[in-house]
Amino acid sequence: MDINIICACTDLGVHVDGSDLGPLELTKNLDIKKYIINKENIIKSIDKNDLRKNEGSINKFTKETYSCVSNILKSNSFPLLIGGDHSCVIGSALASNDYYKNIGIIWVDAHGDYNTFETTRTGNIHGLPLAAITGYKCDDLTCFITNNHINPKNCVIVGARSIDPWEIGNLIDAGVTIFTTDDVKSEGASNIMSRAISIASTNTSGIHISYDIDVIDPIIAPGVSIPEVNGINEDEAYEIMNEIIKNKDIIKSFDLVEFNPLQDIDDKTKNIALNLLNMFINAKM
Ligand SMILES: [Mn+2]
Repeated sequence: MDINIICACTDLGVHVDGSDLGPLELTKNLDIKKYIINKENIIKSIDKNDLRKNEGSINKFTKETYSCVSNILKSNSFPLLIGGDHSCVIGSALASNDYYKNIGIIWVDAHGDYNTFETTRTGNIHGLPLAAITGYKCDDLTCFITNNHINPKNCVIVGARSIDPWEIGNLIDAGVTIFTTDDVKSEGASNIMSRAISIASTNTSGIHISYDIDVIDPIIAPGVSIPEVNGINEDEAYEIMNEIIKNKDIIKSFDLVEFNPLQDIDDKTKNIALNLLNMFINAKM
C-alpha cells in the first residue's frame, strides 16, 4: 500500500519547546510522499494560570491535519503522521474514524492523555487528546471537525506509568482499558499488545495506532518533552511494533509522536524512532 507521511510540526501542546522539530529530523532521508503542516507562528503561552494553552492555534492545526489525513485516505493511501507533541493527532485519529466509520485506538504512551479542561493542572493540551478523540468532555477540541468520536470501550492504553489522580477517574468513567508499564514487563509486550489489539478491534472496522516515544525509558530514549522514569526497554518497544506489524491489515492509520530533538542525547532517541518507523514502513509497503 502507498504510504503518505504527514509531518505534524508543532509543540503548542506542551510548555517544553522542540517537538515541532522532530518530524523533519526523522523524515529527511525518507523517500516517501510527504505533507508538512506547520504550527501557527505565535508566541506560545507558557502562563501557569492559562489552562487552555494555545487552544485556538491547536484547533487550527487539528483542522489542517484532519483535512490532510482525510484526503490521503480518500486517495487510497495510508496516512503515517509524525509528530509533534501528542495534541497533533486529534485530526488524524478522527479523520480515520470518520473515513472507516468506526475504528478502535491503541495509545502506546507513558501518560494517559485523558485530562479535560476541568481536570488539567498544567493547561498543556497534549495531556487531553485521547479524551478528545474518544468524546470525553473535550468537545471544544473536536466539534469543529466532526461529531463522531472513537468509542472509549475500543480504546486501550499500553505502557502507562504516569496517570494523574484526577485523570484516572476520567478513564474509569469512560471505560478505557489500561495496560501499565508493569503489565508489559510482567506479561510480555507481545501478549499485552495482542490483548490490546483484540479489544480495539472488537466490532470495529480497524485500528488507529498512536505511538508516543516517551513510553520508552528515558535513559535509552531521552529525547522527549516530558520523560517518565522506569519505562519499557528497547526490545519491548520493538516487540510492540512487531505485534502491530503482525496485524497490519487491520491497522488503518498510524502516528509516531513526541520525539524532541532538543532533548535528545547522541541521537539515541532519534535512532530508535527511525528503527520503529522503518519497521512499520517496510512491513506496510
Ligand atoms: Mn502522549
